[in-house]
Amino acid sequence: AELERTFIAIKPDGVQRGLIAEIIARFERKGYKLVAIKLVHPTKDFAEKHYDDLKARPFFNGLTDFLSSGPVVAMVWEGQGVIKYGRKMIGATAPLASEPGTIRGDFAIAVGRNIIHGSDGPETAKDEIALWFKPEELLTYKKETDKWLYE
Ligand code: DAT
Ligand code: MG
Repeated sequence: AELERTFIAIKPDGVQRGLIAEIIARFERKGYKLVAIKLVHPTKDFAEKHYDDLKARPFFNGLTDFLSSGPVVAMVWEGQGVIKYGRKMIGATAPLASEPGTIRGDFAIAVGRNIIHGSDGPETAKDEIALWFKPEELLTYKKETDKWLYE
């Protein structure tokens, strides 16, 4: 369970608003381990692949235009419960429905400008990590703090 991994992306609005360090800090301070990171400007075609399961939705075109509108920070975070708890840290899809203390609750207002993406389950995590990263971009390493985070 400790090797669980999730795909997290800071969307173009989060990058433009200077929230990269703030968002990374929250995952880091929780105790999760960063195992991959890169800055990437996705193409429209790539954005459509990422949001493939939403292609029938009316907001799909605007959503994929938005995701491909500028640099995105693509990351993989590792740790026990990181998929589900990462979603909890992110907050509800609509920022106005997100609790204060969550990333979207603290930093966003509009559903179409909700600054961060996180995989919603083990299958999507696997697929999204494979879409955004080559296997050799994922690092496996020990941290001295591992023994202070896990029993
Ligand atoms: P989440 O990002 O919380 O996993 P999702 O997978 O349902 O949410 O949708 C992906 C993104 O699409 C979401 O972050 C913002 C956008 N979106 C979702 N529902 C929307 C809606 N009703 N109107 C406009 N954009 C929406
Ligand atoms: Mg989703």
